[in-house]
Amino acid sequence: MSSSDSHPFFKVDQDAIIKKLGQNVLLDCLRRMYLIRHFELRAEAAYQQGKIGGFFHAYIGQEAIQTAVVQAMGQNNWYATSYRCHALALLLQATPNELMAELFGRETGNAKGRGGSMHFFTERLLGGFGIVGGQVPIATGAAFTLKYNDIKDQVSVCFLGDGAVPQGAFHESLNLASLWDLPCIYVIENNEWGMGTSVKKAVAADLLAEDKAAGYRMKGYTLNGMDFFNCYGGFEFLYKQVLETQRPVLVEVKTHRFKGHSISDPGAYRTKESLKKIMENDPITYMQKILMDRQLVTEEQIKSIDQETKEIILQALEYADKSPWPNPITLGDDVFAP
Ligand SMILES: Cc1ncc(C[n+]2csc(CCOP(=O)(O)OP(=O)(O)O)c2C)c(N)n1
Repeated sequence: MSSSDSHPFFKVDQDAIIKKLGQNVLLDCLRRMYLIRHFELRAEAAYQQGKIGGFFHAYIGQEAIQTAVVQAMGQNNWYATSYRCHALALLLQATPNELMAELFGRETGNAKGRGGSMHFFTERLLGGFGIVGGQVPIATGAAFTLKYNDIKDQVSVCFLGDGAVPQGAFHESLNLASLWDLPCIYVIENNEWGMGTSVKKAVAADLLAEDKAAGYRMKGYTLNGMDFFNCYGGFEFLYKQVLETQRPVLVEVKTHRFKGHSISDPGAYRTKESLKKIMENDPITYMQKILMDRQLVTEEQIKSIDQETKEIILQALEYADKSPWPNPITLGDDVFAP
């Protein structure tokens, strides 16, 4: 056991968060988590049927993190993430229809069928990036733009995996962000694995946030990614702090992915038993339990959220399946390189 395993999470007041957000907003957050889960599960099934090709990385197990971030900070910031980008696009206003059509490679897709699973974008999502750590300099640049244009009510939020921490781009970006006082929140979603490599074998630090941040004169925080309330409370606090100080911060959010690295990964590096144990700690089940204990949601309501979000995704599948393929003559459109 390393000191990281016993390190306490950032303290939040769950009662106060529940009171502040209220029943409607909390149910809306739960609904978004269900929508993400159904999107991923149904798209995986479509992939297995040969309707989707290329890479495919599911966000299942990590839903509480980005749902809480967007709820705590709002849409009006710059966001960037890795190839594991389906959830963030859904949270930042992309429709399930356009995203599913993108996975199907259709003209009606989010990137006209050119990008596929790893490259979703929206007006505020600068993209999903396939190069590990590739989004870190981009998000840093977005934070620089905010500073350059004297915009003080927005931040840049950069999600990255634990596997991106040893990347040179991470080091250069955080160094510059600190030197130049850039309003950037770097969020390491530590799901313990970079493909099949354990983070413990890849990163020479126990605490990915606190230990690394110290080297850049930044503050570091550790949050519990399986707990929506811990993430919401932590990110609400950090958002205010970064707006006030105009200084970057580094956050580690401890989480688990319930699926393989990508759809083609059988996950032979972890045992069935360990995965079963991990999945007992489902962020959706946990949030439901807390809401049910406080009589903020009934079994019936949960069933109806489940059904309603599943329907939306089934319709998205139908939409994608019926959408036209891009016309090959348009292949050079939107290509700007000479
Ligand atoms: C620069 C670079 N090196 C290697 C790869 C191959 N690769 C793709 S994903 C991945 C693991 C990244 O893991 P992590 O950052 O922890 O993110 P997660 O998949 O767990 O969300 C690697 C090594 C790549 N895409 N880019």
